[in-house]
Amino acid sequence: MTQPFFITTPIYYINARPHIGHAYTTMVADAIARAHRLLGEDVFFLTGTDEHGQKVERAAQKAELPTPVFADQVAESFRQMCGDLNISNSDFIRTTEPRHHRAVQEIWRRVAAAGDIYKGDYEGWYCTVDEVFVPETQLVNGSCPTCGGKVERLKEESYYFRLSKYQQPLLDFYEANPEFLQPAFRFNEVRTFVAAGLQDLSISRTSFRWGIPVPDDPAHVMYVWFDALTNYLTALGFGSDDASAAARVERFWPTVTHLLGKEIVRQHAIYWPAFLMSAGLRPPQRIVAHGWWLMGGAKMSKSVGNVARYQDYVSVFGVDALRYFVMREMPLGLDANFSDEGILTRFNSDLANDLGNVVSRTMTMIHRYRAGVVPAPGEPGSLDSALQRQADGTIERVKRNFSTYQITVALQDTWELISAVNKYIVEREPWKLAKDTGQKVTLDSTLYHAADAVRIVAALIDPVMPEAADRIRRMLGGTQEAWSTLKSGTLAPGTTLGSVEPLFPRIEKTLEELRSMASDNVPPSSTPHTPPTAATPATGAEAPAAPTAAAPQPPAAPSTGAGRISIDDFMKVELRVAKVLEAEAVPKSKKLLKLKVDTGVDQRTIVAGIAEAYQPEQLVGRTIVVVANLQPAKLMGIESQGMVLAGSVEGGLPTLVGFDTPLAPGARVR
Ligand code: ME8
Repeated sequence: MTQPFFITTPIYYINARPHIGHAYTTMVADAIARAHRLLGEDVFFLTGTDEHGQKVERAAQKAELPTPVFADQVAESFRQMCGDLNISNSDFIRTTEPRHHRAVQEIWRRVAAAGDIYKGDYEGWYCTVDEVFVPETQLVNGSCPTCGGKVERLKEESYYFRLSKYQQPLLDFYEANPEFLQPAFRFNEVRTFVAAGLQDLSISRTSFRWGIPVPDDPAHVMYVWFDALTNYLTALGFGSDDASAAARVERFWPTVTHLLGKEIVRQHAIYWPAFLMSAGLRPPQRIVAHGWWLMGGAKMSKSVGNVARYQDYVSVFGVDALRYFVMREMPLGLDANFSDEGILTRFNSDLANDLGNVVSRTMTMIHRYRAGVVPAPGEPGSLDSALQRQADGTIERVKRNFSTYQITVALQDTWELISAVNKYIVEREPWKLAKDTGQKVTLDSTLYHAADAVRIVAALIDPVMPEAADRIRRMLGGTQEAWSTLKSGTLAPGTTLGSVEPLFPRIEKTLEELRSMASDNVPPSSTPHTPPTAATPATGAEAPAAPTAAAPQPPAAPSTGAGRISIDDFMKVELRVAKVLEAEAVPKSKKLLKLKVDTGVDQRTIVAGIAEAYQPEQLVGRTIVVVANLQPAKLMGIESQGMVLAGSVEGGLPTLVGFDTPLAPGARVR
């Protein structure tokens, strides 16, 4: 019977839309899931959204939307991320679904029946960004030790979970399962923390409503982590009466790998196993904690707003290149800097130069010298055998490294094989062999072994770059190959190749050229190699500030294909530098300011939704950017003759667009 393999990502908070950090975990989990499928296992791959709690409720209030409407909109952007990034998830769970309410209430009842829940009063600190209670002793300069954000004082009735009772059972469990948490240094941190003693955990709140009601006491909603962690069981069918659901729980639990960021290790490695033990269920088999993508030296974070949009990189480099970059660049467990330079360099050197080159030169030579048909190899010479040995060794190591979540190492190894194939071709000099009819057999052998190794490379990059793997296979005239049977020398002679297409055409421009082209408004070309718009990550992250509220927009349209506009379309928007002459509040409006501006062409009134971020007096004399040819519109009875440009992160305050060097009113912005 095939072996079950269950892999999860965290379920993401929906206080804002996804960024590279969420994309990262989801892409890594996808690569692991794909690798296990190639190994012939029965894979269940789960991702989804964590929708309850105070943070989400507040984000909805800020957006002035009913919380369920807000939840639907933002959850959809996470679901869309899965489509955009070629994610092969088996299920997408939302904690607002009835199946999840049922499962969580069932866990609560079981934990209560075990005598592990009691009522008390909570008085202490709470960090809404991380949704955690913070003991006074752990505050750092009065702020949250994890995110550095503000904490709030809470005083309310609360149910408690007897976490202290599970100190020894947890330590015993860790002892018996030395592979429970990767990397090992994180496991040590957890052990030390638990050994120092555990306090009971507050698991309900009464001061807000957006959560799952506690059974038989609806004045309380469950603490969002009690609710969220259970998603991993809900998706298998826990809490359902259906017999097939019970069978699925039986099959996949607890052979699960929870992949997550290092900041939520405590919840997964301490709370979650304790809840499960209390409910009479087995703790998860494995937790794999990765590091953080940093931006400007700090953790990329929705709450801070220093985020890069995955869409910008997909539109410039393509999905596979983004997947490759993040998995090659960040060794498991460590932090890494996300930079435009980094991805451009990897694109040109690893993908265009190394991989692209070996594929195209191998295919082109078979087309040129053997009319596109793979020749039969002769007796292998020492060079051929060495290449085969390296290929077979790489296959075994890549399988092992995927099983231990060392994807970076697996990719490094695969790239060594790619270099070896390139070197093999250079040493054999097929272009010279082709001129000598006496060398026909050697040329056949060379072409065969190069193509055979390229086939293996395609199979090995498949989990990380499924599209590229597919394209190579199409060129090679083959189909997807299972890792269980993958070995060198099995390419069938006589296979007819497909046509050769460029895999990753080199981007010849430097980053600076790409960026300056971006500011000169060079149109996005039809190839994926357009300038990285992510050069302006924070402001580009969300919808531009409209004259009214900074409410969440519908999910961002994919930046490829039909969603693109031509340069002519863009140039229809007349963006001009303007100077603010007068500014005043709009009576009875919290958000609007009435501005009188000089556009260099005329003086006009514009109503702008920036009152929460700027005092009128701060604006007078300031240089701004306006849309000068917008249809006039009436806002609060005032005719607005244009729009002011500002950026904002989801739910954040708008920041006006400005310039490094002052420009005179009237200058075009493009
Ligand atoms: O914590 N670098 O949700 P969340 C790398 N809902 N990964 C990052 C990242 C970064 N800068 N930023 C986010 C929650 N991530 C809870 C989880 S699970 C039962 C509940 C990824 O929206 C990483 O996987 O804050 C991290 O753990 C997760 O997003 C946090 O997402």
